[in-house]
Amino acid sequence: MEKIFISELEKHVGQQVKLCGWVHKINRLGKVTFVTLRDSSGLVQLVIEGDAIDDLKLEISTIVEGIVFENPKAPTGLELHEPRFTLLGKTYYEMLPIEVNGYKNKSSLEVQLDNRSLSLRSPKTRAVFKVQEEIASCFRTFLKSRMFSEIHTPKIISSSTEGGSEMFTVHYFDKRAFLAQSPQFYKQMMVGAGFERVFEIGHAYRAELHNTWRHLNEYVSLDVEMGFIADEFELIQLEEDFINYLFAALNKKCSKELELFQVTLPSKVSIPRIPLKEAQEILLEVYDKSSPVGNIDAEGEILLSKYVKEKYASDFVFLTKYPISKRPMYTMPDPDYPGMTKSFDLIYKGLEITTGGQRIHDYEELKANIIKFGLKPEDFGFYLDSFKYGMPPHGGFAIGLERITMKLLGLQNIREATLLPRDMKRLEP
Ligand code: AMO
Repeated sequence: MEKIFISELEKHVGQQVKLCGWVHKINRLGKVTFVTLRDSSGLVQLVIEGDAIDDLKLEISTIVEGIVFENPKAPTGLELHEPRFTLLGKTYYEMLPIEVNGYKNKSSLEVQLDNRSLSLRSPKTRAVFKVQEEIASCFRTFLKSRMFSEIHTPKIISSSTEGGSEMFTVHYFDKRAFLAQSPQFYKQMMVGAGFERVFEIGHAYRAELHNTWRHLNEYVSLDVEMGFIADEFELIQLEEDFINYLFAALNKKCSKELELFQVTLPSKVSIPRIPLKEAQEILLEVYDKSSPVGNIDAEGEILLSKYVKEKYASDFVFLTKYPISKRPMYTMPDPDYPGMTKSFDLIYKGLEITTGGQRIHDYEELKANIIKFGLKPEDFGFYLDSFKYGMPPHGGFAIGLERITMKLLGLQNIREATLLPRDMKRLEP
């Protein structure tokens, strides 16, 4: 008999079926034992009349064959009768280190992360990654529908892309190399190389000394780069269109998962756009909150989101026109706003999830800017060279996958939205 998934059971009422999964719950009630079987697609109740087999332990993996019955009293409306077990993967424990079958996983996040192969067995924990998978998948399908090509660029690189010293060094034979902070240079190069529009879903590495609820040292970056743009507002519009596409798809494909987290997503978002300077003034006037020069801090992001929610009923806000001194050397200055750039951030429910902007595309201008930033053009040889052969105006942005997942589902810590987080303390599992 061919194995089916639990989610396919309703098509097989009255039939013999074969399921594979893990023993999620065992409930002995006199002469009847109710066992819940779990597979990657869901849960189903198995009804054992008479003696249950002794070896049945929580989390053992097994094949189960039985007959499908409808029963409105069963948790999912279906159950399997006369189940025959073929036990597969034995268990080796006295007591499970964490509870898998409780509605809420009661262990601390640290304990859950230490026991990741077990904590991910909880359907609610795994639901986070179903949503995350859908976000990445929507990013891909949305951009492909807009003529973007998917690229894969090296993560072992020779120089910093974002500036600063937040780089992990790697011994690369007899050379010193780094783990990429972002695919920034390569995505720009590929626009110039003739792809015109590119995107990448890949890891990015930041050796930041931040052990917070919103920082990881390794995260997944959803990167976009687009050639022949008029200005940064084309990018802002592209991202807003993506968010709308994403929400529609999640409402359709992940309704069960969203319900588990009591999340409702609006069917249409229209995102306000506020210049940074104006946002700083709002924070000062409304909340008596001063901001660091040329930026807003974490508390400011939260307060501004509160303001935008009340005033515009939006969970998102684009901040535009960041100063030159606060953006990397590749950012296009804005001639209409002296000292400012054609760049933006997207804040979602109090957290920056995106940075983007138009880039300098003229070779001489970029070279001069590198020098202005106190850097050496010769350190950016291959990158700069690619600007000698007709680089079109272009720009892009990057969304942190874990950050958008976290905010979308209302999670408290970015590690909850990371399969196997890497932070200052955690290199395992
Ligand atoms: P930036 O450095 O702002 O921009 O990063 C873009 C987005 O990546 C996410 N992110 C992080 N997520 C978790 N942990 C971290 N330590 C972390 N650092 C960044 C955030 C952030 O908004 N090259 C530019 C993008 C561009 O202009 O195209 C860049 O990397 O969600």
